[in-house]
Amino acid sequence: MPFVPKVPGSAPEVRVRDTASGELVPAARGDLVTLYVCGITPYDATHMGHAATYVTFDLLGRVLRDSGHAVRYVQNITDIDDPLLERAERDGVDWRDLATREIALFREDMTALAVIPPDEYLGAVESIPTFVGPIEKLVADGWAYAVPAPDASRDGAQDHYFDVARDPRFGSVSHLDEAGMMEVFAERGGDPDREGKRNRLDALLWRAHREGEPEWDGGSLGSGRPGWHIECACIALDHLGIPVDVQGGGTDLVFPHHEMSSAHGRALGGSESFAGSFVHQGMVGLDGEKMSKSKGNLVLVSQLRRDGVDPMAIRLALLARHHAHDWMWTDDQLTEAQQRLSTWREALSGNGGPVADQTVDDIRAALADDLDSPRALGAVDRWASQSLTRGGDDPGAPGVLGRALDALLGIRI
Ligand code: 5CA
Ligand code: ZN
Repeated sequence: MPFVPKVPGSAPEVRVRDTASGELVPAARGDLVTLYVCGITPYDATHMGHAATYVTFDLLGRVLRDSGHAVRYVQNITDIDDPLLERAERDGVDWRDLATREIALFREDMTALAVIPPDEYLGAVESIPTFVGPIEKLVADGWAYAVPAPDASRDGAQDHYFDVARDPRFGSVSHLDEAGMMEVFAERGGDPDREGKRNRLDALLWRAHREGEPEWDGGSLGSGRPGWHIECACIALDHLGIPVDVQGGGTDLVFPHHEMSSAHGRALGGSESFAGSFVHQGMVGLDGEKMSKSKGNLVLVSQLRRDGVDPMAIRLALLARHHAHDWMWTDDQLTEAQQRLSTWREALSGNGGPVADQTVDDIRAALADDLDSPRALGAVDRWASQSLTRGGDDPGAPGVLGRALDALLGIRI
């Protein structure tokens, strides 16, 4: 946890746009705010899309702390999954070594971007023993069923699936109809055509061991490995309790991931809802397409750092776009962020400047309004421009504003 300075004055209540209701809702529902953000699948390096997501939720944590809340932040790592195994196979490396290397690089990237680390950062692999009991419970309670797996390594082995038809609230996160769900299910890890499923959208909870794949003891489920959505449901349930206040991630996770993990979590936790709000980062793209590890159209944080780009300029480029919108990364945006950073640095390095109290209020008001970081940056631009053109006679102003930029925006001057 880096040192985060205190900012004088008081902050308004933070509201966020909840994907499930479509409404602007308070992010906090009590003094303590619990935040569960879906973490990386560590088979390739952090790109601008991931960075945008984690900077967005870092911003949320910062403004919540500034408004007097304690924040408990849990993030997972999907350190066992098909794409990780496939990449390891392709590159002829052990999947564990690949994951370890990419997790280390991710943490370096996050540190460079001044992202405050989560309180708990949990791998799926280390948590597998805590998934088995809940999946067995879902089976025992009739939420899940077994499907024979004739290609498994042992005779009579079975996969286990969640029965979405049992859940009257299924669809309450994404509000997609069945056709809309089917459109994205397969491309986002689902297996609609798997024989023996009751419903094509049913989600895998436990996969029986196949030759050549890693396996873990699954108790009465047999040896195998967990499905993806149940991991996040169990980790959130175990480490934060549900409902969590905010469930976060990119919009590519709305369906099926957050729909399914919510359904699993509700079935296990007996809770009406999985999260007070679902907050999603829009997709960052490159050359007209979503930036993704599988497509390989990536701008990497680590590559920019190796090229000598100031990580604060990368962070400013990300903050210049509102988190709720999709946008395309371009080199020009980085150039603009570098110019902005040097202007701010010049303005803040003077012996004084215009009184900054209103600017700090404007930053707070913008961020409290669904994390409107472009508006917050605009307020700083105005102060910097005034300071550089007309000066100002408040000797404390650069200090006050510099601390606010550090604490609220995570920008160190
Ligand atoms: N391990 C799962 C979540 S449990 C996962 O989606 N991993 S990931 O590595 O693919 O993505 C990590 C985070 O970055 C997720 O929250 C995802 O929604 C977000 N993300 C991925 N690609 C983009 C993108 N192009 N733009 C914005 N966010 C993205
Ligand atoms: Zn997740």
